[in-house]
Amino acid sequence: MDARLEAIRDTVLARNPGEAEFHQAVVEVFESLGPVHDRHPEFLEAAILERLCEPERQIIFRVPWTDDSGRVRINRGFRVEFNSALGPYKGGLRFHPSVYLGIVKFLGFEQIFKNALTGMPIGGGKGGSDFDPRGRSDAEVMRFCQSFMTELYRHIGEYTDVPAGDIGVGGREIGYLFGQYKRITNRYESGVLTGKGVSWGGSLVRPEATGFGTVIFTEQMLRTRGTSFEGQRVVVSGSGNVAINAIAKAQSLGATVVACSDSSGYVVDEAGIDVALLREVKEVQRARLKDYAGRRPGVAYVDGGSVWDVDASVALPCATQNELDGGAAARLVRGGLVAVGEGANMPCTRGAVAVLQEAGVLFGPGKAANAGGVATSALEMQQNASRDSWSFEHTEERLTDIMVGIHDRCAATAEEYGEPGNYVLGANIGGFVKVADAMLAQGLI
Ligand code: NDP
Ligand code: 2IT
Repeated sequence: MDARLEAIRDTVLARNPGEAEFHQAVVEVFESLGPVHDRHPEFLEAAILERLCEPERQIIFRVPWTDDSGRVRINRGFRVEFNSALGPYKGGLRFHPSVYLGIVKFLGFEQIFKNALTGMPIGGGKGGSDFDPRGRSDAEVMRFCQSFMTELYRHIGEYTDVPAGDIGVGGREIGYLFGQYKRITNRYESGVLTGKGVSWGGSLVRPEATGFGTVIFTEQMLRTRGTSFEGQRVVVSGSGNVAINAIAKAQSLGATVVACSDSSGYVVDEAGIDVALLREVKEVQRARLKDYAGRRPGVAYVDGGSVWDVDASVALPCATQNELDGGAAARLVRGGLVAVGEGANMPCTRGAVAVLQEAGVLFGPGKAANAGGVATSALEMQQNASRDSWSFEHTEERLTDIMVGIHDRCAATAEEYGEPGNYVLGANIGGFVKVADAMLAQGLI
């Protein structure tokens, strides 16, 4: 790493002890930015990096609620408003027992660059809670969401900070959160949250957008090598919102998705995942992936283990951070891997990324490849602002244009900086320069 950036990195790591995921995200971005600072010494003089790594505002709050047996429960809520150079803070809420400040900050930091790459007017933020919605009744989830919003409402707004979903937060949770915001504020402020139901201000294609976008981005990478998804053997990790829609899109382009997973195990379905059945099991019944295997004869369910033990030509990690390490990457390479598109945020460890790049595997980092979700959130905000609603076809076309644009900008930036095909470099520099320019223009704030 560039010596000037090393010193800034060391200060950032020392100022934020115990936040391993945030450190990882910062280091990964800094590794790309040496050449930018050679060309733009003004960024160093204005301390752009130091300011970027210090969130504009961090909110941590108590979330009390009662479970169905009447017992009082206490969770911790977070919202990190990281950077508003390009627009209101924008980013999802994650409800998962592993959530702590380091996770929220890594996600918020990534979101700054991702949102810049979309070309939409959105800043970066992220939030969530260590609440675990799995196994909770609808009534419990509603009481939790209402309590969470009873604090969060004072910090957000359509011009201030616009949350959405992430792990553990889907349409049901956004509904309860929106209802409570509306009740407290007495405002039908549609643009305050995205991922809403279509009949009350949501956008068509938003539920599909992250998974679809990841596949569109990966298809663009494949095209640079004269190939496509047609005939590819694909493995997807996860079986949530991003994974299911990535599977659907990959198969619609002629691929066969032979495996997917959850945190308990994985299924191998050589005929190709039955998306309708998977949606029924996961989205309607809120059951486990094991139940998918139980309802599909001939499909193997592997309890525990790693889905990355299944050979594939394309891998789409769509579950969570650091789920694919160097060992798994090396094994996949030996099995004939040609491309990886990150549907999740930071699912590949730095060791895995090194193995993949060394082996010449096409690698699309999450901040570029999974930007379709937040980009379509920005399209939802546009529709809310104009009190309009667009057709599925029109919205999907906008999403496709945005993903192709992100791909091409990353590729062009990598080329400009002398590393053609390095999408990590292209995404980091492309996102950074846009935010840095805006921060310079807006003065020392
Ligand atoms: P969901 O909650 O819908 O699904 C998450 C999936 O990942 C589930 O299958 C879950 O399995 C699995 N998973 C979660 N945590 C772990 C873990 N620690 N170990 C193994 N598996 C795990 O979330 P999304 O699909 O929305 O999000 C998936 C990823 O995509 C996240 O990294 C998120 O940040 C990212 N992302 C999401 C966007 C969106 O629009 N939703 C946009 C951009 C990125 P289980 O049920 O067993 O926990
Ligand atoms: O990581 C992400 O980009 C998201 N979870 C989506 C954020 C959003 O505001 O739609």
